[in-house]
Amino acid sequence: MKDIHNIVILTGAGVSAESGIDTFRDGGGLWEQHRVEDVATPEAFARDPALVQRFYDMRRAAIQTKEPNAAHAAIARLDAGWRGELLVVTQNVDDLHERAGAKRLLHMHGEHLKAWCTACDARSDWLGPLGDGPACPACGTAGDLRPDVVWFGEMPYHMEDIYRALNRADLFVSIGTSGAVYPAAGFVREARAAGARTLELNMEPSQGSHWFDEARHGPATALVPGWVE
Ligand code: BV8
Repeated sequence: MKDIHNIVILTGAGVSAESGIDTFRDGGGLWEQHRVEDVATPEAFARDPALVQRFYDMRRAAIQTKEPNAAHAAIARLDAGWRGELLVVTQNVDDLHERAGAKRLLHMHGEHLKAWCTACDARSDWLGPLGDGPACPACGTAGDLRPDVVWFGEMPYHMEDIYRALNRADLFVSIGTSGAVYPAAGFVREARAAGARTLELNMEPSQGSHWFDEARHGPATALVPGWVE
């Protein structure tokens, strides 16, 4: 990629779809089985913590049975071999990018395999269920652990680092996201304002497709290796 030094890659649920992880909005999307406001908001957690914990316990268990796919592997290869700046910003809360070997990675919506103690604020790695009110490994308090996932109405993580990278980007690539959720859906405009070239790789045009210089449509496991190579 000539005169490209700094790359920002944004990924969404579409990059994990071929690993068998439900997306949120297309086909039998995840949210169709659960109304968004029923499970992914602080208000829902306050109203019915058992339902919300069950929803995340199910997904936390499910992702541990899945494997990274060729798109995750291609992104990890690019990360390992790219001598310029590179940042993968994922909206996904699965750990498939890590398991494929990606290093320069930020989870802006948190991670399924982490628990957040609302008593002492500590984050702990967590593989099992939270619904049965386990004790926090840091402070010992029981029943105050929630998924370390950013719900609607909550501030995404790493925003300062993300905007710094967007403002330095020569190339912004959006992979497998519908462009439905902000502030992630606005990153393409930040990158354009910084003079970056913009590319969308997605099964179909996203809600923000018109902001991209170029768009390629098809499955991520075909598009991403083709683009990386
Ligand atoms: C916030 C974690 C402010 C939970 C998630 C305007 C500006 C700012 C905010 C807002 C705004 N308007 C509205 C808001 C509020 C809200 C929002 O954006 N609402 C939407 C619904 C309109 N945003 C927020 O609340 C955010 N917080 O703004 O805070 C603030 C400021 C100060 C102080 C406090 C707060 C927080 C949003 C984060 C919510 N959490 N996830 C969980 O996972 O359970 S969002 C959730 O949606 C996932 O993270 C998911 O990744 C994300 C986006 O969805 P996608 O990844 O794009 O998935 P989707 O199914 O939609 O699309 C998949 C795409 O892949 C499709 O296009 C499909 O065609 C494609 N595809 C499918 N298969 C394949 C494929 N592509 C390639 N290959 C395939 N095989």
